[in-house]
Amino acid sequence: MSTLKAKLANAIPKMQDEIKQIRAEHGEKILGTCTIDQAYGGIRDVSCMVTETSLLDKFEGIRFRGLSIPECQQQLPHHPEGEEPQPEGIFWLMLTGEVPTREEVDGLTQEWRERSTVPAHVFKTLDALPVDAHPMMQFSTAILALQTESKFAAKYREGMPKKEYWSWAFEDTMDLIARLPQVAAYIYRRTYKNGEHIAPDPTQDWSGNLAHMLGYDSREFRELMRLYLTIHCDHEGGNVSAHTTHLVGSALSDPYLSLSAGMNGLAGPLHGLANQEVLRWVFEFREKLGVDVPSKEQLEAALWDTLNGGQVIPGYGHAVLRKTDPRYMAQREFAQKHLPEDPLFKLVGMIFESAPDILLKHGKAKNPWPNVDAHSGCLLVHYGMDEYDYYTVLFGVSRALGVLASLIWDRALGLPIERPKTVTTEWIKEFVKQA
Ligand code: HAX
Repeated sequence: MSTLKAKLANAIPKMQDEIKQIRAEHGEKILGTCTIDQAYGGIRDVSCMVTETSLLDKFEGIRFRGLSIPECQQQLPHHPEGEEPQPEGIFWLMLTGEVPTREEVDGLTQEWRERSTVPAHVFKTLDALPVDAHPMMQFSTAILALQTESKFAAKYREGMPKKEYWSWAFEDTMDLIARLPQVAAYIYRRTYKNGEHIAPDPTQDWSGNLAHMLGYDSREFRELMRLYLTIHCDHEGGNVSAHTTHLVGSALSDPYLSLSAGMNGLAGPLHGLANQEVLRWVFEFREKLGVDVPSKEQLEAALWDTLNGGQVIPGYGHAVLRKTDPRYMAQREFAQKHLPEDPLFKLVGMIFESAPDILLKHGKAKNPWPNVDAHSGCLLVHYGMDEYDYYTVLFGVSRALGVLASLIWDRALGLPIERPKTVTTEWIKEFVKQA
């Protein structure tokens, strides 16, 4: 058994006992209530689910097992060549609640390397799709095609007992995460680089190997990938990609089926696809004006045009956050350090100065501040990756870490099939008459 799995096997019974006790002593206490507005309004602020891997505070932002993003940057092991945390470390942290050692991170890199072989039929499935199919559709399809490898599904068919669920969810998760870089790179190279694929580099860590197979071999790009794949991994359990993965998994659909479903949610423009929309918005507007860095007046006019056209300003606003997303700030700091003179970074900074005031004047968005997606594209463009339709795939590779870590815990804690109650408007009309 790998060290990580052994640690989990140790932690799970303790957690099961704790939850049993909490439910026995406090199971009747009310955690959240739901008003009629909330039932129609996307269930905002209703506390009704448990996710162990991370917790979001609307003013402070995300904490992974108690650690903020700056704390993760400080405390998680860095690759010897750089300063950014390795995603292997945050996966370990999310699963176990402990900051791993350098050796534990290296062990995980090695284990993912050993599990990384992608079966040939997955590439054939991708090759059967039109080359201009959206990369997120290709990504979700490839994850589904990988499902033939599910050990969880095979064991279920053999009649595995419930206490083994987490163990096979763990095996599928490890295999799946190990294979995602190759799948993601294959999609990029077939879509944008004439199908000229690059073989994995077994000397690289998980992020470095992804960077290499994408075709970006600089130290700085590898560092960007480490940061990017760490900070996009999880945002507690209620966001669309996490909630979908959890919901589908609750039917005991295996991790491949569950993650593919989650990725379809991430592919929506109000969620992960916003990172491509930010760049599309910026590129279209720059092309229209014929300048790299517009004036403040030109920028503000474009922001108002978007709002007056009934569209959203991509990368701004959030369903939970009520301040600038710390994931945005982490990327801004990376840019200030590595690409302070980049014209697109300057433009992203100008949008940061103007958009919040304009959104406040517009008077609709509850949160006028930038989210994670407002910044990621400009970093990728700086290193030459300007194919913005692809960006959500990178987000998805990272998001797999968090939602799959949660899925293992879902199975370990024996969470049942999810089935909230719904009512009709007729029912609500009767209800308000009597209330
Ligand atoms: N631009 C213009 N209008 C906005 C807006 C924005 N950036 N953000 C919110 N609004 C509008 C909403 O569309 C809504 O309008 P209606 O009343 O006409 O329906 C109103 O303000 C109230 O919305 P809200 O309560 O502030 O926001 P929601 O919780 O409903 O939605 C969203 C949160 C993130 C979906 C929203 O802010 C948005 O559409 N932002 C732009 C897209 C985006 O950046 N998405 C990525 C979010 C982060 C993420 O998940 N990353 O993966």
